[in-house]
Amino acid sequence: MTEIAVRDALRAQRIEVPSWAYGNSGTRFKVFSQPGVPRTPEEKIADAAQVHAFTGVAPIVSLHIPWDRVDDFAKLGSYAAEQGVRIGTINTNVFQDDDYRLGSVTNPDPRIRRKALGHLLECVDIMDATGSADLKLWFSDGTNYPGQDDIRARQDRLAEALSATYARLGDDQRMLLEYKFFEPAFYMTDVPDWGTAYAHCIRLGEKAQVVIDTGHHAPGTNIEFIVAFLLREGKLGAFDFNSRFYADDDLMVGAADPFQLFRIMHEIVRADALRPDSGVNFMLDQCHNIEPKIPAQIRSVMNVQEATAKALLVDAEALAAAQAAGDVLGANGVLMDAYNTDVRPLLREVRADMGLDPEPMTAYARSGYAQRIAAERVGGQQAGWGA
Ligand code: AOS
Ligand code: ZN
Ligand code: ZN
Repeated sequence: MTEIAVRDALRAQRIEVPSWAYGNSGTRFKVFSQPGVPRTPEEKIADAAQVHAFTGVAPIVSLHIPWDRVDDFAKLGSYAAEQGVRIGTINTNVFQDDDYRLGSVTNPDPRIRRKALGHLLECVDIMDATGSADLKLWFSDGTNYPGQDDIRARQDRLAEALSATYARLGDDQRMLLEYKFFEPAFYMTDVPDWGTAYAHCIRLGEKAQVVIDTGHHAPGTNIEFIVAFLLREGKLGAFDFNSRFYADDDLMVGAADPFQLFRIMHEIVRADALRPDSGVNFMLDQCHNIEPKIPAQIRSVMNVQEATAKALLVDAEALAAAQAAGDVLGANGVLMDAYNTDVRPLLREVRADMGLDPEPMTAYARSGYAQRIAAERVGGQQAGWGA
């Protein structure tokens, strides 16, 4: 790839940020309060707009319903536009009601299944109002004990709810199905892996695609293989980027394992799936329990950019030649050369070309925004967990 093409690709890259990253969060042990956190969906959008203002590549904000419920979603969309961003994916929530103790769409009780489906359909109504193209489905459904419920019947119930939701989608809308191997269910999860998500999506049709949350795999899983496979099948709809040391830690992407992030981005570049019109949505799904939230989002966007720049610098011809020649060490060397390149000077130049400060972290710190929101906002909202 020519140097100009690398720079163009970096400028054109788009990363979607989650509204919930700006609220207070924590673990089941403690939710920590931070000064200046948003009290309303509008304030979350305003904070997200700061991330875009300093990085230039994060103009889309993902909402979570009901955490971001407002009376007038069209108005919220206009507010986002005034801030320089737009509303993206609508994330559903069928995991926080007492009713969902035994599951949502897979619950043995048909009344609760109807309630959960009603929420999913309502979220498509919200997409109509916001102009969102993607509905993200993550189900906490599963069981804690062998024999607790019928594994196969739960798959039938899941398929039923998915097809009813699919039928409600408009022509330009998609359904993105996220998998997770455990938690909150500890014995069996109804959508535990990419294979299960993929099989349901295949049955549903073209508008159903798989979401890879990078924190949702057993340790040691080769995530880039899943990326390559789903891309080849045209079934990779989105990422939820974050990083993990142990379970679903939701730490900053690229913090725990920047090499893994590079390997993922290499498969993306290899499949020419970086372009915003490729159909792959690059989202962050993170919680900043102890670190300040807006800078953490800025840092995360920069981490994705750095991994992307390295992936773009892979000498594809040299790699293909080494692979074809069976040159194991040569091929690995081509990849490692790209990974070991310091791309920060390149990204500083790209930012300067975009009219941005080359150093987003310090530019944000200097802006005084953090001090302003700390003074103006009292009684910030929890992101939604651990209430
Ligand atoms: C849950 O573990 C999933 O990662 C979800 O994508 C997401 O974190 C959740 O919907 C936000 O609460
Ligand atoms: Zn996720
Ligand atoms: Zn998760």
